[in-house]
Amino acid sequence: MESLENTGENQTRCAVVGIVGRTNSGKSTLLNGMVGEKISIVSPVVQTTRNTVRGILTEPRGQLVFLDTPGLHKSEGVLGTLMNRMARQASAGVDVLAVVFDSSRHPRMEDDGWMRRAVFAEQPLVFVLNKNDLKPSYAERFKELWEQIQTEKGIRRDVKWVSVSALHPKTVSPLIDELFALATPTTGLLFPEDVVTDYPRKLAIADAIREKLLFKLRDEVPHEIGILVEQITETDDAWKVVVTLYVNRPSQKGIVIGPKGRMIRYVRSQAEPELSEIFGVKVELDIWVKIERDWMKNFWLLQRMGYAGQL
Ligand SMILES: Nc1nc2c(ncn2[C@@H]2O[C@H](COP(=O)(O)OP(=O)(O)OP(=O)(O)O)[C@@H](O)[C@H]2O)c(=O)[nH]1
Ligand SMILES: [Mg+2]
Repeated sequence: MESLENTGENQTRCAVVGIVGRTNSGKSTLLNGMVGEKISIVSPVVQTTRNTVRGILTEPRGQLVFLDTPGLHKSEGVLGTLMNRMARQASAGVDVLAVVFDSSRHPRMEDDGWMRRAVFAEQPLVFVLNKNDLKPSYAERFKELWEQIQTEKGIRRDVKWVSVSALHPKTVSPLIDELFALATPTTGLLFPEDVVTDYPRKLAIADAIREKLLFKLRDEVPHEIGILVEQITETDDAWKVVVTLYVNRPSQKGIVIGPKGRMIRYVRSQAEPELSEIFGVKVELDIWVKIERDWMKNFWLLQRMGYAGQL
């Protein structure tokens, strides 16, 4: 990276950017694409992201701090309510709002909902038409919907539309340019220049495990698994991490453990090297599975999993 001191002037531009939009529109993929590193987990299953994840992009021209939020959805139970609250709170406190749409699909109710919210947002708006590598494209339908909502509300707002494919980092650079253009000139940076995330390590570990479970199970079971990183013990050459997976029913416990413990072994074999790479130290996972009926309604547990009291 070029040194920040070589810009010839002290003024850099900084912004906190809220990445919002419906579930599965590609918000986390986009965050990873913009930061250039895997910060946030991604999966084809809806409701992948459960917490607000921060990713930081530092360039000679300044710094963008991204908040990747859970996609808003029909709230189910305490967990759903907390996730929706996190998405709304994150979108309220930011400098720029980037609303991500899946342009390969017809606009849905949640897209309509984000546009209605955006009309009244205080921040500058960027509408990202993602997945432009896929056909057909409903880009025009999104634009028509936005016109219609503005007419209905009697308000006209300036919006930058950017078409990208989060899977292809090159297509993302015009979006980064737009975001820097909307950022405020500042004299310092918000975070040190070598930091790419300030996401707490316990949550990062839980996320890596969740991603592997989502990949293997791909149905309703992963959404019923709560992951609690109980303890991280740092020894001279490794981190020993004790993790409990909470499930609702005995049948789910069997699925999560797998025949002869195969599923847990798979998760460990995939997550351990990835986490070792991220943290630069050997990571050993000790995973336990526990049945706790309605863990999703247990506020105390949810808080320990990091869902409450954030931001
Ligand atoms: N073809 C294509 N697929 C994409 C693109 N961006 C994301 N995806 C895929 O879309 C799926 C959902 O991506 P995520 O990044 O997890 O979506 P999200 O908006 O963060 O979802 P939640 O966390 O559930 O709100 C994954 O399978 C991605 O690989 C894209 O530009 N093109
Ligand atoms: Mg996500």
